[in-house]
Amino acid sequence: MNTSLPAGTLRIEGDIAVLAIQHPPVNALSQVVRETLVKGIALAQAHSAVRAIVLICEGRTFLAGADITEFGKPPQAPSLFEAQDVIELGHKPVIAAIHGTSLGGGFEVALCCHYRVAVPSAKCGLPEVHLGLLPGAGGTQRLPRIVGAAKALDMITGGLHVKAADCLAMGLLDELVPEGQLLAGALAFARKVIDEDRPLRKVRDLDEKMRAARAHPELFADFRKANARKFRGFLAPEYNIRCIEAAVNLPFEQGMQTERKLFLELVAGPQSIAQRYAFFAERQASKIPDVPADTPLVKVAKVGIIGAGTMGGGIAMNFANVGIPVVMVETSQEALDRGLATVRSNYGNTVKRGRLSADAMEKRLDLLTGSLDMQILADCDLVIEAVFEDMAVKKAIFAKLDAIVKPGAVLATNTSALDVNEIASAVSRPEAVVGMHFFSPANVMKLLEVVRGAKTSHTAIATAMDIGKKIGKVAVLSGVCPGFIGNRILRARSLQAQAMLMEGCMPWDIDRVLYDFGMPMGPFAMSDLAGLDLGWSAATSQSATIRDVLCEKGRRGQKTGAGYYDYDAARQAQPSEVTRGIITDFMQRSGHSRREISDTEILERCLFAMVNEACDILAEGIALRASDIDVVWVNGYGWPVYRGGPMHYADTLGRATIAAKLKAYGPLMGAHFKISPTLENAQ
Ligand code: T1G
Repeated sequence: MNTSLPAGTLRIEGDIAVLAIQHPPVNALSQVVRETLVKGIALAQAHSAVRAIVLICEGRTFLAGADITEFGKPPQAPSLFEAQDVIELGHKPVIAAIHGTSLGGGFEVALCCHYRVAVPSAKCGLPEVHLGLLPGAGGTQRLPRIVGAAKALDMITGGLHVKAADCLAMGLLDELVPEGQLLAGALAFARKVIDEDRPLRKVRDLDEKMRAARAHPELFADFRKANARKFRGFLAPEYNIRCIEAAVNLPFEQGMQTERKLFLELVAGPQSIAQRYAFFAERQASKIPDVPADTPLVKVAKVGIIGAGTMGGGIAMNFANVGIPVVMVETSQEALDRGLATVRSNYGNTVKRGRLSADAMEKRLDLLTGSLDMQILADCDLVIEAVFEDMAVKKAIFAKLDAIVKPGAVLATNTSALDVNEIASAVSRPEAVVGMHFFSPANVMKLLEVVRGAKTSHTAIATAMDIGKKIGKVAVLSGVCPGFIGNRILRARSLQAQAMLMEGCMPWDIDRVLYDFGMPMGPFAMSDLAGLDLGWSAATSQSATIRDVLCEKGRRGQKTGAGYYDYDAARQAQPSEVTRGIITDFMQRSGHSRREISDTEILERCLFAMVNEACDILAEGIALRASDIDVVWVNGYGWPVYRGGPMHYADTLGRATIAAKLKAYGPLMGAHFKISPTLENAQ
């Protein structure tokens, strides 16, 4: 018997019912899916021949969570709780058959099933914290009852996607079934449940792990302390912790009431609204209106990297990490050896931290080779130039590539600001040239700016975006301008920060304000970390800026133990009286006078200058959409995701408000500063 349902089908196979959900792309628990669950399970419960029910999904994954697009809209029956109750409180065993990623509400439905099986490639998790939420369908109450409070804290506040084997080991799954044979495996498991007359096991009734946790109340205080820095500024982690505390200390139904109350607070709050916006913004960024989704891609089977420095090595690791062979080309054996040694050391550190096996490291290193001969790049499908920022050097390299690399390959430059069109002018195939701007450390930072030149082909763009996703990056398309999207906005902020040093601020005043706003560090700490002498030359330095004076005095940042800040042996930054003296002398020599500058002025001049530049970037078409700009700053510069990004932040304040404030600051913003027309005309 086959019964068609709004988002799936119910099939009766002997004494086992199979409820198969089909709701692409990820079987999110939209209203139709909830309706299908309620109707399908009720039909199976009422069918006299049925003695067990298998819940499975078609397509790429088991239920991947609540439908995030429904948040903020009026609820539509049936609720997720109703769907869970018909499963958990029914009189027939329900077995969840999991593949893909069973996440959030999807895994909370699975936790209401009496048994759970999965294929080895499946992952389960409760990642709501990444949306500024908490598992609001009993996940904070059921998960700890299986895995214990400590593991639940890690899994839920980390928003982890846990591999099936680890879920099995923790008791979240009852069995792994052969890959590609999920239905057969689930039916076989259901057969055992029937033949062995296994009980209707309800997670809500488990209490052993809760009793154990009650004996160690210090667990929660210790966890909060250990994660204070990581959770700084976020609301959701703390709310998740409180729910898990409730699971330990309260009966199930009261724990559910705590979860519900805190969930409703979060879902209506600005942080979750910003984080849900960021979730969709990241996915929007991969859509390029004039580059069709079916644009032919270059199959990237071998990558060449020119330059084995910090960036080149980090970029190379991204490809080795996903099994793509990489050849790095340098100009000297010493530079090449140093580059390869740095890569080995980076992997070694990951192994030491227990996040990579030694075997996996060796497999990746085997994929990484080096050469002094550019001819080795001839059969590469993608070549990425990652040498220092000198246009003449880059053009010379691209001219050589043009003569060496096979037709059809993509020729990319990792330049962080230079004109991709001018680089492309050095080759006979400008359509193959694209910018792929990685962020340091390139094997860690998620952002990849893909820079589209005037002649860059759709295939080159689509290939760069696609390979970016494959290596785990968040790729955002940018047009050509100095600094592209991210660094152009960074420069707007730096101009204000540097100007305020001449008006009475110290570097640590400005850094503190931006750190308290939620940035990982302020502009001056960032400069010290990167090195003040990037782009500085002792030969030509004339003490023209504070940065020059610092460099001339050997204060070149963390690496020299002093920059804007003084650093102790543990590289802890301290405000520096030397820097204070340099700034004071510089102000006197240049005729500047001090004035009191409020934290509000520091924040508004820095952030509103960024918003203003972002509006120009959007108006010029350098960025396709405002949300792309936010994706750049969240993923490339650490803008706090619970504030969405500069443009989302601007919308929460109102662009007209920002324009008025900028007008009020007037000349303080600097002679170069002009209010963006799209801000000026904002209503
Ligand atoms: N709701 C609505 N749309 C979703 C969605 C969701 N939960 N997840 C994905 N999409 C869309 C996405 O926007 C994209 O759309 C397409 O599906 C493919 O996504 C009550 C409150 C499942 C690992 O947090 O992590 O349950 O761009 O590009 O790389 O306690 O999507 O094609 O138009 O990411 O293969 C909890 C979020 C929700 C999981 C698949 N669940 N999703 O990754 O594809 S809150 C999550 C993901 C909740 C309950 C709480 C990933 C994925 P479009 P994609 P992917």
